[in-house]
Amino acid sequence: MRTRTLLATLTATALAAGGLLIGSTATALPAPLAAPDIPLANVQAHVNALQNIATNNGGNRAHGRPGYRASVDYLQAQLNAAGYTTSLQQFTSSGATGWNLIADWPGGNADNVLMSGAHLDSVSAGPGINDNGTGSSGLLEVALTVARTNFQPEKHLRFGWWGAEELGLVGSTFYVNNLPGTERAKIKGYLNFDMIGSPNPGYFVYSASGQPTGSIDIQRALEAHFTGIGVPTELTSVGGRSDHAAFARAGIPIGGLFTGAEGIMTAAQAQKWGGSSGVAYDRCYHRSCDTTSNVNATALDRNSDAIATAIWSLSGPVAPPGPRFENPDDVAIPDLSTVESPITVTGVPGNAPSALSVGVDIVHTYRGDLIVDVVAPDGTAYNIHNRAGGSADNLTGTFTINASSEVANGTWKLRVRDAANADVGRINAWSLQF
Ligand code: DPN
Ligand code: ZN
Ligand code: CA
Repeated sequence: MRTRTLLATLTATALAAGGLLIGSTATALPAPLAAPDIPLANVQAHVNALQNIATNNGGNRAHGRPGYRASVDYLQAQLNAAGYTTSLQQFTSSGATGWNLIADWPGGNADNVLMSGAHLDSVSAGPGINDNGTGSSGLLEVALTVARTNFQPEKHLRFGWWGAEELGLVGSTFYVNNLPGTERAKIKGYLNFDMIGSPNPGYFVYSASGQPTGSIDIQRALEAHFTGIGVPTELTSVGGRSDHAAFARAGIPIGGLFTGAEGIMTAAQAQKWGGSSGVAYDRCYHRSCDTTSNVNATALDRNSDAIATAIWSLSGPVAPPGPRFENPDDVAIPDLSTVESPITVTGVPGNAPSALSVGVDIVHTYRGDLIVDVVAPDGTAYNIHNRAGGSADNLTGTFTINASSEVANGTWKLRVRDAANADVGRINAWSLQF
């Protein structure tokens, strides 16, 4: 073994066990992580995709029309690819089939759920881009950012995109009414996003005191980003006009964001927000002109960031990391061979996490030769590298695998196959962070 870091000073007996516990569970609870910026361009790409769906499906995305189902499919494909567990909940309204799209982010405390939602249907008169392509898209990009950053909060995160809101909150009401009481009780808060890019935008936060089950914690969490960027907000009571209403009826704390519909911007509001006084927040509300031209990009950007800020802060402290194991022994990788390096995990109860972090340090002169798997104690292989990178050399970095179906304790292996001749190398070290 080469001499490297503090590991070299640790005992040979521990190494002989094939793995080495070098860290343990943190004691202090870490503060919530600051939310990442939500890229406006990504949100806009979703908005544009929904516009294209409407354009290709008779000009709308309404309940019972093909544009609605195509909208569901667009979101579901991206959520699935990002690692969400998604499901479609089917219902019938006005003689037509509708769907709610539900996406669960694996992990967190299943008894402590933070849910966020947006309606995905349009009216039949138009493509429904501000109402509610904006809320749907902002929330989608926040969900994808959760996945991209592998956010692992204490609460379980769930997202819902509702059908048939425009027919009377049909999808969200169906969802809540069909939740068993035990499941309802697990939802500790619901955040609603219906119209967040109005062309003459107000910056409205659902009032905690102005409506049933309004939550001051949610209200403050949704205000926080605006406070941070120095943009004043106003409280509004949306009453029963959007999908939070079903959650409120079930006694679940609610909140939300809104940039305004048919209401008229006052002079005072125009002054503080830089808008047009005497003009509706959204002149195209429920009309055929609710297209991509009917979106204020600044409002969409600010509200998308505000959603992320709220979800990050409300979902509780980030779970403290579990123990870390490392095998620092060098293992030669001869040409055209398969080699393994073991780590024996002990003392970790239950299954491995859904985001098991695998640290890899492989020295090699041509990583395009290499196929690298993490092999669980029961023999299941998780591929983390398959000959990518061409003539680049070493393979180093942290890979995340969903190992939640694996028992944690036992002998894990890093299996490296060199599949092309000439270049060789070695496993320098690897680690598992539970
Ligand atoms: N529920 C909205 C619609 O889809 O027509 C409009 C709305 C949203 C009105 C939020 C008030 C508050
Ligand atoms: Zn709406
Ligand atoms: Ca080779």
